Parts: sequence; structure tokens; C-alpha cells
Amino acid sequence: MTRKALITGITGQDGAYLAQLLLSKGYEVHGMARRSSTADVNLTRLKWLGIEKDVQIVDGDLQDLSGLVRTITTIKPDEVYNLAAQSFVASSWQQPILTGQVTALGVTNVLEAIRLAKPDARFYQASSSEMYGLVQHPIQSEQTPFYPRSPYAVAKLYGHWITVNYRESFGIHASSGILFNHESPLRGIEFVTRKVTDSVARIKLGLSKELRLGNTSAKRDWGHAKDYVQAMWLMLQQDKADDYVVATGRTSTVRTMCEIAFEHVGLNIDDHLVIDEKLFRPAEVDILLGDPAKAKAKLGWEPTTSMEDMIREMVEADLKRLS
Ligand code: NDP
Ligand code: GDR
Repeated sequence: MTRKALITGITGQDGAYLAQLLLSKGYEVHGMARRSSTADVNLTRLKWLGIEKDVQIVDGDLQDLSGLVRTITTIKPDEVYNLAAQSFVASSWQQPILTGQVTALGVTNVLEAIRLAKPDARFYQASSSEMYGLVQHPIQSEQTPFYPRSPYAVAKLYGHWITVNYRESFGIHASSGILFNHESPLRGIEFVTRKVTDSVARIKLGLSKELRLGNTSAKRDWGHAKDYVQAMWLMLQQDKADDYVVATGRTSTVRTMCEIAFEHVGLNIDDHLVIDEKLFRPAEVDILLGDPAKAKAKLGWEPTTSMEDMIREMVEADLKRLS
């Protein structure tokens, strides 16, 4: 029997790579997406991967429980991956209530729809390393206490615990992946890696002169999105649902990541980088460094791409896109 998957957030970076992975495994892939006035549904990333005709798109919003129930009743998915979110940390101070409604309560909507319409479906929740915030341990594992530092992170923490709660209360096969930052050429332009690789490509091509950034001392554990969607799928193949940290176990500053991008095209970072106080956040997550030991031992998962190779791949993709 063909397995069926429903992905919320299929138009995002992870949604596109996960759809590609599931199609390669023979799944029937359904994706929930919002319509907009400019494009019925934004299929840009799915087109980039050449899979836009292979997935079945259903109109929907995470805030609309009735639509979710109808979708799950109709499709009867074996696996549901909840990737939809207001996912940009910086915007979450500007839109804290929307962030709570989508990124936090939206998770309960999906879980309720599963509970009502397909209680044996397996569920994946896209939790985040941002939940560690003001970190309590130098290297963060599944045991590290959380201390969220933005409305986004607070909302993700709610999503994380409601997932654990539905597993414990109703026996739903609900797993939560605590994923550290992961990037790719499909990354949204507002996130720092893509902002950097796009700007470096523009500067190299003579289309721009400077790169404006906020806090370049912040440290992140950056991996490749293609590797991270593998971990999502592996979690739902386990007999028992559980929570897993997915990370590379290496951390670098934003500045180091930028240097790699500039060096790749033979430019000097200090000729172009401008620090802009307006881009600093009201509360920062200074350092993230994940311990993926559990995911390695129980899922057999390993990251395959170094941060350096990933940044170079992203610069090359932006050079190609712009020229
Ligand atoms: P993106 O921002 O690229 O994608 C977010 C997706 O959510 C888009 O498809 C977007 O649709 C959709 N969405 C937003 N609001 C709604 C809504 N109200 N109803 C339905 N869909 C909505 O994020 P990523 O792919 O990078 O991340 C996927 C998930 O993983 C997110 O939940 C994110 O918070 C989480 N995460 C990401 C990490 C990362 O480093 N990438 C790390 C840890 C967690 P549209 O295209 O219409 O805007
Ligand atoms: P993050 O990613 O907040 O970690 O959330 P982002 O790339 O936005 O920021 C990383 C770090 O870079 C610093 N920074 C800047 N960031 C942006 N976006 N733009 C700038 O100009 C800039 N200058 C410095 C930030 O202050 C921060 O310290 C991402 C998202 O994908 C979340 O959804 C996900 O949960 C986490 O990763 C894990």
C-alpha cells in the first residue's frame, strides 16, 4: 500500500526538501499551503526542485481547525509533518500574537485534527533549538532545560510540550525534533546565512556594495536542510515516538560564516560589512551548540555536509540565480 504523508508548510525550505525525500521513497505527498493574492500558492521552492507536479496541494491555514479536520479526514495520511510556522525570530517581536496563534496554537489544531480524524497517524513537530535561548548547559541535549528568548521561542516551547502532552494523554505517535539551524540554497532571504550569500553574490557581480548585519558575535550550530529532513522521517519510522536533538555538534560565529562566503569569491569582508544597531534583537540567543548523540545512536542519523561546504554551495546558487 502506498504510504500517504501530509506536510504543513510545504512551500517553505524544509517542506520542499521533505516532499522531495518522501517522493523518492514512494509516498503519496500532500501539502497544505495558503493562497495569496499574488500567486494562488507559492510553489517557487517546489519548482526549484522540479517536484511541483508530483505533490498534491490542499488549501489551508494552521489557524483553521475545520479545514485541518476536513483535510485529514479526506486524505487519511499515515504521517503528518507539522512544519508550518511564523518561523522568523526577528518578526516575532513585531507580530507576537500572530506568532502565538500560528506557531503555538496551530500545533494544537493539527493534533486535535489528528485526534478527531486519524488518531493512528504519526505526527512530527518542528521544534527548535531557539527553545534553549539563554542556554543552561554549554552543549544542549534533550535533557537541557529551556529558557526561550523571543515570542517565537516561547511559541515553539508551547508546541513542543503540547506534542509531548498529546503523546502521553492520548497515545498519539507524536515526536518532536529539536532542530538546530539548518540552511540551504532554498533558505528564505531574511535569515542570516542566505542574506549573507545573496549579498556576497550581489557584491561580486557589482550589483551592490555593502552587507548590513546586526550581531555578528552570535554563534550558531549550522547544518544542511537536506540532512535534517532525513532525521524528521527517521523519527516517524521508530516504533516509539520520542524527542530528538538534531545538530552538527559544531558552532561558529555569524562573522566566521560571513568570512567563508566572502573568501569563496575572493573578497575581503572588512571592505563591505557594515554593522547596523537597528538589526540587533531585543533579546539575543548568544550561542547554540547541539549534542546529536541520541539521534545518532537511535536513528542512525549523521550530518553529511559541513557548514563551510554549505555556505559555498549557497554562494554558488546565488551567483547562478543572479547572473
Ligand atoms: P520557512 O519559513 O521556510 O517555512 C514556513 C512555512 O510555514 C511556509 O510554507 C509558510 O507558508 C508556512 N506557514 C506560515 N504561516 C502559516 C499559516 N498560518 N498556515 C499555514 N502555513 C503557514 O521555515 P523552514 O522551512 O525553515 O522551517 C520549517 C519549520 O521548522 C518551521 O516550523 C520552523 O519554525 C522550524 N524550524 C526551522 C529551523 C531552521 O533552521 N530552518 C530550525 C528549527 C525549527 P508561506 O510560504 O505561505 O509563507
Ligand atoms: P535564528 O536565525 O534566529 O537563529 O532562527 P537567523 O538566521 O535569523 O539569525 C541567526 C543569528 O544571526 C544574527 N544576525 C542576523 N540575523 C538576521 N536574520 N539578519 C541579520 O541581518 C542579522 N545580523 C545578525 C541574529 O541576531 C542571530 O543571532 C532560525 C530560524 O530558522 C528559526 O525558525 C529556527 O527555529 C532557528 O533558526 C533554529
